[in-house]
Amino acid sequence: MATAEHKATLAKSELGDVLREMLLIRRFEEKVEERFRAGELPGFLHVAIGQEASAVGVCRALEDGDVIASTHRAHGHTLAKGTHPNELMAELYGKQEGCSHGYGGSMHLYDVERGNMGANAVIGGGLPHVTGAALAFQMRGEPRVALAFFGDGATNIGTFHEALNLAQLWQVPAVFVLEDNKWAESTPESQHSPIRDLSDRAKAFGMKTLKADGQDVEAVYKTARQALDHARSGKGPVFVHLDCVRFHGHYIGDPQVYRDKDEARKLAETRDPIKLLREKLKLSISDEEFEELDTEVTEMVEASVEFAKSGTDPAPEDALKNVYA
Ligand SMILES: Cc1ncc(C[n+]2csc(CCOP(=O)(O)OP(=O)(O)O)c2C)c(N)n1
Ligand SMILES: [Mg+2]
Repeated sequence: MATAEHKATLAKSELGDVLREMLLIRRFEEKVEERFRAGELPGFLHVAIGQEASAVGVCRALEDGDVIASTHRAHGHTLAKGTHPNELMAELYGKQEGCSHGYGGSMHLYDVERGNMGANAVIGGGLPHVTGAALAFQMRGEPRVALAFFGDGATNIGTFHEALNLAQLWQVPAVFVLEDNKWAESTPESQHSPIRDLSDRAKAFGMKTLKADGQDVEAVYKTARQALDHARSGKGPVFVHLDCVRFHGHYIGDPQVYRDKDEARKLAETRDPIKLLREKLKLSISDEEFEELDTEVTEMVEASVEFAKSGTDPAPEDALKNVYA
């Protein structure tokens, strides 16, 4: 969520909160995997375990009134933008108490009141929404920014190019955040993109680009702040390229036969954003304090499952209520 005071970098005093937020997302998604495998969650689910620094670092840099559009890998973005774990878990259980009232599920998480224009099962689907929202902010003279999260695979989709082209042409206050985890389902980046540096795709439209280590939450925040300040001040859109790591499969249950078994394990050892921040905070957060933090967020996640399970099923006669096309 947006913080009251906006600084160029995260304050040392904020880092404990940042660690807690990333840990909450991690424990939430681990629980989602567990409950999905137990057969309790309908649909098709994707976790972003390993990519928590992107969600938390970017969303912390937003200001009140800014909006985001997310992807099919949306749990972390949704929690970081302020949706309560209860409302998110209830949505995954298909309950009316969920943030999309049980009609959406994992790939259609909405929370408009909190500035979340939604997850999207259509790859690249959120980018035109963001250009449109940013155009609205520009026309109304509002100091707001619209921000899209998307993956490397999405940069091959027509909507990506259309959205960036118009955003740059109209100089709207938009930020495009590429979570570059080097995989599109089972296809490695080397086999889905003819160019090695995906920032070149934004440069082709003349757009300002910034890069950061997506596993380093402080670097993500700092870069997102820079991008948001630029866009908010009327200087045009910015493309933020985050170097990220997907620790788990594309979807829950993905056997990952296409991936070197040791790769994810090695990356989890060296590039885990939670471990990296914890290491930095070794002197200020003791092992006991970390355990307490972990217990606190784990209990919150457990409570969200209880909340969700006791929720209300949507009425079958309402199945087409929100269907417009
Ligand atoms: C328009 C469209 N084409 C194809 C798909 C099938 N699909 C689902 S996820 C995915 C890969 C997305 O890769 P990326 O954008 O890198 O996101 P990541 O899964 O790595 O987070 C594809 C091709 C889809 N959902 N929508
Ligand atoms: Mg990807």
